[in-house]
Amino acid sequence: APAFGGEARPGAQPPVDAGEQAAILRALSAETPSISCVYLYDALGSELFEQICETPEYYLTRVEGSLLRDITAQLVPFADEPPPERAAGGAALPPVAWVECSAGNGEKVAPLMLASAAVRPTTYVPLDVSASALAANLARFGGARGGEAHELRVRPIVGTNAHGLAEAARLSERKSFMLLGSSLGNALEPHAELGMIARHMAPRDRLLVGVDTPPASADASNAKSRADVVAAYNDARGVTAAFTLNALTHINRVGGTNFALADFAHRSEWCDERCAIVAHVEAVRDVVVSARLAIAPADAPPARVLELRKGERIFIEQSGKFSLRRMEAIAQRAGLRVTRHWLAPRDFYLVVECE
Ligand code: AVI
Repeated sequence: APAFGGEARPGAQPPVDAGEQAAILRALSAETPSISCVYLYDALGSELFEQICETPEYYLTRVEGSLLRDITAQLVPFADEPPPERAAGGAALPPVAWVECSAGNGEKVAPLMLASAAVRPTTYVPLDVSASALAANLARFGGARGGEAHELRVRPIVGTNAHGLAEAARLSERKSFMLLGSSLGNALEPHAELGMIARHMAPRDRLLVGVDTPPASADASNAKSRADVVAAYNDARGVTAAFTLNALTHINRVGGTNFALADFAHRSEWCDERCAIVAHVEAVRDVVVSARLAIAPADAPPARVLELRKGERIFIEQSGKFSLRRMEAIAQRAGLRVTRHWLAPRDFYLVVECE
């Protein structure tokens, strides 16, 4: 018999929300079955993602962090401002608010925020759906007054980026929006994601975007290879596999399905057409997935949701990779223009500034 979480311990699971279940089941029973990548991030998924960032294979976090540190002095002033050391009579630069989408615990931007507060009144506005991530973020900056000349004000906003951006847009300071960590790569329509931020930007604001780059097309020995990129999503310890498969556990909890993890394997492969790593779960045997429908009576039998033959897959996530050219085209579709850009050594990572 299928193992339903709620059967073993009646009442132990929160009730399944009918609207959310309907959306989950619709995606699973579509012609190309999929699970939204949002379901990668329950408490365990967020913990596993932090572990991914520490694997030797997942270079993205480390390379972005070191690129941001290298270019901090260039990022602190806007392109139309003098470098701080040349500001008239050593005066402070005008105030800035840094608004970071999907900020997490703030680790990525800590050196940049401290450098900003050293030369200008600085407000940091981290946006995140996770209150616990923002609490950790606040704790990081709470005591960080040491060497800065100005107060570093931290104003976290809990909620989706759309909600946080609308609130942050009301701040009076000139703003630097940030979308880092290559999260743009997870958007199925990256231009729409940038467009959503662009709608909240005033004319002299800017947007900094950090993205992973595609493997080099030429086979130069020093260039980023497809193997480098594929390995980042197939770490030897299997943390990424556990992260992807955990989406099934999450769906069982919130969608009432009965996926058995042992029936599936994680597959992350390079896809030329999407210029992305694409993550699926693949059935390792023939599988029938059912769900207890939230709208059905408690004694109704589970409904059949999908059948997979061995080798068939469910789409979970894409991790898009962006050349400067591609970023310029996406920015343009979003009504923005790339004003400056910085590449990490061996073109491993890209940060662009848009206005
Ligand atoms: C959060 N995001 C940018 C990660 C990525 O690289 O696409 C999520 C991830 N998926 C597998 N490994 C990491």
